Parts: sequence; C-alpha cells; structure tokens
Amino acid sequence: MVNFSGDMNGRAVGEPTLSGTEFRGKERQFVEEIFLRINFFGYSHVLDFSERDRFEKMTRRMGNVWNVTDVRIEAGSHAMVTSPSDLSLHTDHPQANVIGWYCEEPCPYQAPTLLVDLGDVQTRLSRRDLELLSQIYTPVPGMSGAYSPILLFQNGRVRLNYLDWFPAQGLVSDEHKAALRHFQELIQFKKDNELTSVALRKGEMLFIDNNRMLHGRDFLAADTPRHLVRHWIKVNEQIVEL
Ligand SMILES: O=C(O)CCC(=O)C(=O)O
Ligand SMILES: [Fe+2]
Repeated sequence: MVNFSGDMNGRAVGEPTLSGTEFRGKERQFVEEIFLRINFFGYSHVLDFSERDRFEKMTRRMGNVWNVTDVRIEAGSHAMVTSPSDLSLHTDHPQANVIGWYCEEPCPYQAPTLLVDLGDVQTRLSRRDLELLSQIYTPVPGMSGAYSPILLFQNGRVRLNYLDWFPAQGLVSDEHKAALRHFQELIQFKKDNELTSVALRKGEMLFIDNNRMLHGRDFLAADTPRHLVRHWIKVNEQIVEL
C-alpha cells in the first residue's frame, strides 16, 4: 500500500476533518495530518479560516504544484469547470495525484463539492472487469486530445482516470462495454448510498487523492460569487510496508 507521507502504524486517524487553527505554527505536522487523512479517507477537509498564503505554502510542502486554476464562473467560458454547468463525478488530470482547493468565496446557497470514494474498486469489480477497464480510455481533463486508461496499476495500487463528458475510447467488444457499465453502476451505487458533500466556507481547504476519489458538483447560478482556487499537486510518493 502506498502512503504519501508519514506512517499510520498505531495511529488513530479519527475524522477526515481537521482544525486549521489548532495547527497554527505547526505547519509540518499539519501537512502530515492532512496526508494521513488523504491516505485513510481519500480526502481531508480543513475547517475554519486560513489565509490563501497559508494554503499556497501548504501545497508547496505537499509536492510539486504544477497547475493553479481559479474555479469561478467566467462569462462565455468553454471550460466546464469555469462554466455554471453541473460536473458529473470525475477525476482531474491523473498526474495530479492530490488536488487541493481553497475557498476564496463560498456560494451563498451552498453548492458543495461532491465526492465518491473508489478506493475499494479492486474488491467491488471482478478481476476481468478491472483488466478490461485498463484497456478503456477516457479524456484527460485540461489536455485536449489526451486520453488515459480508466484504471491503471501503478506502484501496487490502482490509479483512476475517469470522465463521462466525452465518449470513452477502446470499447472494442461487448465485454469492454459491460465492464464500463459495471464501473458506472458502481459509481451510481456509491453516489446514491455513500456520497460525501463538502460545502466549503470562506478560508477552508479540501484535499483529495485524485487517483482514488471522484469529484463533481451540481449546477451553479450564473451570478454566484463562488470562487475556489485549485492546485494540482504531484506528490512524491513513498512506498511503505504497512
Ligand atoms: O466546483 C467544484 O466544486 C469542483 C470543480 C472541479 O471539478 C474542479 O475544480 O476540478
Ligand atoms: Fe474536476
């Protein structure tokens, strides 16, 4: 099993939420606590107000921040993320193994970020389906024309890349189509039964394992002031025996 940082041996992780205030001045420990939660729950939600500068320092500690995006509505935007559209559950660019969001301005009517954990996909689908999913490709968000397999075995774990806004490639047999359908049914089941909604308040942060969790949101009003800052982070993974 891969651990991004730190060691979970003997550690009780408790909740996916953390108090930002409690870790003022203890930023190294703060980052470790966030990683523990990302490993355990697939995400971590930092409650209470932090400055944007603190978020930026934190993500730089976490790894290589190679893309920064303002997630807010831009008139006439062609990019889904900056349009008022709902976003069905998806992953972002697979090389962003952690995504961090900082809430500059919340949505007055609470448009939450929706999360589904696929960390157990290997036990929920048959071996054959997993193999077939590694032969089906979906687009890589933010890189027009680039595709990546839905499922990839990397460093002993599964790395997901999934998006349903454009047709998948590689559906060459009925077996492939069935495997994709089983994957989509699993997502729907989790959406109906195990959905996590995180409505960020001003100054709060959310971190997810983007190779494991899917995220999305409902429609936004065209005039919402909602503004999240998104960092795509390439974390140097450590492989540890647990
Ligand atoms: O607006 C959101 O909550 C998430 C949007 C999204 O998919 C992203 O920032 O990658
Ligand atoms: Fe996204």
